Amino acid sequence: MARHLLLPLVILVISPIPGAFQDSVLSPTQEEPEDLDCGRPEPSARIVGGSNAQPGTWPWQVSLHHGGGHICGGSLIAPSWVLSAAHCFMTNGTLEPAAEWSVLLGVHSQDGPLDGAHTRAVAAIVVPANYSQVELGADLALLRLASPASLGPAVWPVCLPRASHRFVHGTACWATGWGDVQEADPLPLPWVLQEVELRLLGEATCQCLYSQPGPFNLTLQILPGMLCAGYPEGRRDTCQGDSGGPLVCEEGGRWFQAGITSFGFGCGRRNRPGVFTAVATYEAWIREQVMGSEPGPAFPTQPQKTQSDPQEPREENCTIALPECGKARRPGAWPWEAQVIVPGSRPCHGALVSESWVLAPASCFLDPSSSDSPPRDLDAWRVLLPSRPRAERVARLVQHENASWDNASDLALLQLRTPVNLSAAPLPVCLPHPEHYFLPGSRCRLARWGRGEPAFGPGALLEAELLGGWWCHCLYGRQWAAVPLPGDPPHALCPAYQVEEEVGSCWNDSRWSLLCREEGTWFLAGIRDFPSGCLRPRAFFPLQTHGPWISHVTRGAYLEDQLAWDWGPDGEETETQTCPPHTEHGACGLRPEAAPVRVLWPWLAEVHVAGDRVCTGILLAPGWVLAATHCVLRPGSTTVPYIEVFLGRAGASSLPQGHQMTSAPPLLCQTTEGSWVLVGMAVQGSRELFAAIGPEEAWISQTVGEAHFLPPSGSPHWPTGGSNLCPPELAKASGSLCAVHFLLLLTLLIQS
Ligand code: 4AZ
Repeated sequence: MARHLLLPLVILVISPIPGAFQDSVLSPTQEEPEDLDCGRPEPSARIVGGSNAQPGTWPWQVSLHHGGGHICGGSLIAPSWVLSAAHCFMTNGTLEPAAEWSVLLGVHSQDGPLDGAHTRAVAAIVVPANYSQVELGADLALLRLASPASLGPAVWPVCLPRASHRFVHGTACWATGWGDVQEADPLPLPWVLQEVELRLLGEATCQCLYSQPGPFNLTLQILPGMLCAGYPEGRRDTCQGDSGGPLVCEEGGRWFQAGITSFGFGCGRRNRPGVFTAVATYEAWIREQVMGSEPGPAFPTQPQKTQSDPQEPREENCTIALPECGKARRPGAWPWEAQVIVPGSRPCHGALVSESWVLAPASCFLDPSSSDSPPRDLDAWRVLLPSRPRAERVARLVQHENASWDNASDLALLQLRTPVNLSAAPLPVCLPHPEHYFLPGSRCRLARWGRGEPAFGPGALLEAELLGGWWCHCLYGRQWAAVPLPGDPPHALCPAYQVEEEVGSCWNDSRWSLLCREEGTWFLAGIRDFPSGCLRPRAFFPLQTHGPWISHVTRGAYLEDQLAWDWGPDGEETETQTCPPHTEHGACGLRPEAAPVRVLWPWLAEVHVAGDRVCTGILLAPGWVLAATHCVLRPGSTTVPYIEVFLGRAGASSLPQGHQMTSAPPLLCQTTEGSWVLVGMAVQGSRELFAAIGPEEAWISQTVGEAHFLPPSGSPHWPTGGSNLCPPELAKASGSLCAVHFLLLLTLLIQS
C-alpha cells in the first residue's frame, strides 16, 4: 500500500448492531438482503492521513497465508466465505491445493501475538472458468472456509454490490492490506494493516491514463469487469501483497465492496492507477458458487442517493498527469540545487528530491577524524535552496549503509525540518527507477556535486552526450563480462563532454553529478565520476540502483518513469554481448555507438609537427601515440621538430589555416568480438597501400609495454563473403608489404 498523504478526514459511521446481523443471517427464510447488517464496522477513531489502520476499522479484511507467510488479502463476505483474487492461487495455470492455504481473521498487526485473531483452514478455492491472467480480467476467487468464522467486532462481513449497483466516479473509497509500501519495499514491522483513500476513476479516464506512454512503454486495455481507483498523479495506490484485498465505498452507512485489488503497472506511478476486479459485475457468479450455503453473502440494494451525495459526473476528459519534477527554466539554473552548510567546512552541493529531502554525497558529512561516526549536531546545519528567503534547518541525516567504503554508494539523505512548498523553484529533480535505460545519445549536463571546486567558470555550459551502454560497460568492465541489457541497471554511465577539451584539465579534484534530459524533464542519472585519472570518457556511477533506497527512506521522492523510448533507426540493442579483450587501462579498440561524430574513432590523434604539418596518430596506450615516420620527420633532417599531439578531437575542428593532413589514414579492421585492430599504416604517398603493423609487434611491445596485441585467436577475422570494413584484398596488400622503418612512436608529456 503506497502511503497516502492526505490530511485526516473524519467519517461518521453508524453504530453496528452485531446481534441484528446474527439474527438476520441465521434466518433461512430471510429474503431481504438489506436487513443483513453487513459492512458496518465498530466505530473507531480513524486516522485517515496516516497509513496505519485502527484496529477493528476494516473487520472483513483477512490475510491469506501460504507457506507460513502472508501472500494476499481477502474479504469476509459470509461466515464461511472469503472473496479474493484468482491470481493469488494460480501457478502456471493450475490452482494450488486449498489445503495449503489458511485464512487469518480479525488480525491487525501481523507481528507478535495475534490477539483476538483466529485462523481457519480453507476447504475449497473456486475461480471463474474464464480466468487466465490478470490483464484479461475475471481476477476473483472464492474461498470456502473449513469452519465458519467467529463473528464479533473484529471479524465482520462486508456488503456486496448487486450487478445494478453504480458506484459514482470520483467517490472516495478505501483500499486496505499488508502489501508493499512502495515497489519492492515491504511493509515494515510490526506489519500493521494499512489503509489508503482512493478515488474511483471512470473507465474512459482510466483507459486514457493507461494509454499514455509509461513504464516499459507498455499500455493496457481496460476490460468490462475491471475498475480503476487512484489518482492520475499516482503516489497513493495498492501494491504487491495487497492483491485479493477489498476496495470498499461507504453508502448509506454501510460499506460495499466495489473492487478486489488485482494489478497495476508498478505502484503509485503517474498515470497508472490501480486496477481492481469490479465485484458488481460478478454478482451472478458469486451467488452461483455460494448457493445453498447459509448464511450466504449479503447483496443489499443500493441505498437511495441523498441530496448531499455528489451528482454522477459526466465522464471527465482525461487529464493526464505530467512529471512533477525535473523542470528547469534553463539548463544550469537548477531549481533543485541545494547547498548544505555545515559550520567549519565548505558548502556541499546536493539535490532536492522531494518536499522534505535533499540527496548529497555522504563523504561531505563523514567525520574524517572518526571514520563512520555519524555527525552529532544537526542544529547548526543549514540548507540553501533556490528562491527561498531563508535557509532550511535539518532534522535528520540518513547515510547509505555502504557510503564509507563504496564510492558508488557515497550518498546521504538530509531531511528538512519543515517541508518546502514546491513551485517553479525549489522543485525536486526526477530520479530514475532501477530499470531506467538512458538512451545512447541522450542530452545531459554536468552539475556540481559535493565539495569539489568547479573546474570551469560559473558560466560554463557543461554539456554532455551519453555514449552507448555497451561501450561504456566494456571500457571499464572486465574482459568477457556480459553487458547489461536495457532494463538491467548499468554499472557505469559514460557521457562525452563538450567543454572539457577546451579547459584541458583532468578535473581530478572536481565532483560532478550527471543530469540527463528526457522529453524536457531532467533526471539525476549519475553521481561522481569513477576515479579514472585522465582516461576518457569519464564514467559516472548510475543513481538508478539507489532508487529503492531513496524512496524507502523518503517515502515520497520523485521517482519518474522513463520518458524517452526512441531507440533510433537501429532499435534496441537486444543481443547479449560480452566485452572484448582488455588492457590494464580498459578495453582497447572499442568504438562508441550512437556517439558524437568527434569520438567515433577515440584512438585517433592529431599530431601537429613544427607548426605546419598535421599527421594522423594512433593512441596505443595512455602515454604513447604511433605515427608514420615520413610524416613527422623530414628526410635528411637531424633535428626533432616541435610536436604537439591532440587527443579526443580528431575530425572535430577544422585544422589551423595553412595546415593539411599529411599522413593518410590508418587501416583498422574489426574482430568478431567488436574490437578494432590497427592492421596497417598507409605508405608514403598512397591512400591504398598499407604497411603491416604485425611485423613490428616486437619493436612496439618492447618500447610500449602497455600496448595491447590481440592474441592470435583474437586477430581480425574476415567474415566470409568479404567485409566492407576491411576488404580481404586490402588485408592481403598490407601483409605483402614489408616496410620496416615507417613507424614512429611518440611518448606524450601530458599537459593538464
Ligand atoms: C501485485 O503485484 C499488485 N498498484 C497489486 C496491485 C498493484 C500492483 C501490483 C497496483 O499484487
